[in-house]
Amino acid sequence: MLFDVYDPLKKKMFQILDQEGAVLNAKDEPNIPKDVLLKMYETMTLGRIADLKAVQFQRQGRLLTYAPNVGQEAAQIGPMAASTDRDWLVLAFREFNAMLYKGVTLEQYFLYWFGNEKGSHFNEGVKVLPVNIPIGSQISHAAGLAYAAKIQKKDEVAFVYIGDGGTSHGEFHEGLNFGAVYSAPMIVVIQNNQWAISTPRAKATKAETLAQKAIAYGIPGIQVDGNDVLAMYVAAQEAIKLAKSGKGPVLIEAVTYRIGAHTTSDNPKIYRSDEEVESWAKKDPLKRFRNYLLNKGIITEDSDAKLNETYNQLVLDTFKKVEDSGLETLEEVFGHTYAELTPQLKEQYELLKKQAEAGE
Ligand SMILES: Cc1ncc(C[n+]2csc(CCOP(=O)(O)OP(=O)(O)O)c2C)c(N)n1
Repeated sequence: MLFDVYDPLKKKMFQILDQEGAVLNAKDEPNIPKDVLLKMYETMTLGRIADLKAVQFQRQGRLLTYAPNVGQEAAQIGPMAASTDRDWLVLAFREFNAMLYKGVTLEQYFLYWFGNEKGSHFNEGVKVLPVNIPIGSQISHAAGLAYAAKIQKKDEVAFVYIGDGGTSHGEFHEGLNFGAVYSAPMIVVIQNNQWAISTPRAKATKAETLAQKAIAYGIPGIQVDGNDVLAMYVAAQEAIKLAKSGKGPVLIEAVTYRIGAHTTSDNPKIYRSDEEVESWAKKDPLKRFRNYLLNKGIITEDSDAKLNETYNQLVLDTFKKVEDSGLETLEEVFGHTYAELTPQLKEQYELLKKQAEAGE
C-alpha cells in the first residue's frame, strides 16, 4: 500500500515526523514497542558520540582515517530496527549506526579504523558483512545472499546500503538487475546524502529522484525522509513484506545529508556552502527523535543526560582499550584475506618486511 501511495513517479516523499519531532499524520505513526524505541535511540546516541569522538581521535593522529556519519543516523537505525536477527546487513563504509544496531561492537568498529583486521571479525550470529570500500560491489554480494536465502527457503532478507554516488556505478545496475530477475529478497537503502565526495547529486545522475531508478528494474521503490527514523522504520517494514512475498528487491531512497566531511582526508568547505550545511543541521535526525521520545515520556531530560554521560565514558574507555592493544604485525596484516598469499601479495609482503627490517 505504502509503495503504491508513494510510487516514485508521483514524486512524493514519505515522512512521519516533522523537523521538530511532532507527528505529522497520526495514522502513519507506527506502534513500536518501548524497548525497541529505546534501543533505537540509545544506538543513535552512542553512534553520534562515538562518531564525533572518532573524528577528534583521527585529528590527534590516533586513527588512520575515518568516514563520519553525523546526520545519517536515522537512515540506518530505522531499517535495522525493522529487521530481525535473521536478516543480513551488507554495507559500504558509512553505516556505523546500522552495524552497532545489528550487534557489531564499538571496540570492533574502532579496531577497523585503527587498521586492525580483527575489527572485521564479528561475533557468532551477527549477520553483518565487513566494510566494503569498492563502491557498488556490495550490491552483488547482497543479491547473492538474498538469492541464496530464496533457493534455500530461508525466512530472511538482505539489507544493503549504498550512497547516491554509488547508484551511478556499474555494479549497482548489475546487482539490482540480477536480484530483480531472480526475485531475490534484497532491500537496497540508498543513503542520498547529496554529495559523492565533492560531486553533487545533480552531477552524478540525471534521474529526478533516486527512488525512480526502481522503475527500470521493475521493482518497488519509495523516497523517504531519511532524517525521520519512524518513516525509515515503516518503509523498511513494508519493504520486508514485499521482498518476502516474492516482489524481489525493493529500493528505498533515504533523503539525508552528510553533515561532516566525506572522510577525514576531505575538506567540504571547498565545495559546499555553510548555509547548505546549516539548513540540514536544522533537520537533525537525533534531535527530532529525541523530541518525539520526550513528548511521549519515554525518555526525560534527566535520563538523557545520564545516557550521554555513560556513553561518553564508554567511548573513551573503549578507544583506550583499542589503542593499548597496539598495532598489528605485518604477518597479521597479510594473514586475513587468503588462505595462501597471491604472488603479488607475496611480493608486497617481502618488500615491506625488508623495509621494516632496515628500519625504513
Ligand atoms: C570502485 C570505486 N571507485 C571509486 C572509489 C573512490 N570513492 C570512494 S568514496 C567515493 C564516493 C562515494 O559517494 P557515495 O556513493 O555518494 O557515498 P558517500 O561517501 O557519500 O556515503 C568514491 C568515488 C571507490 N572507493 N571505489
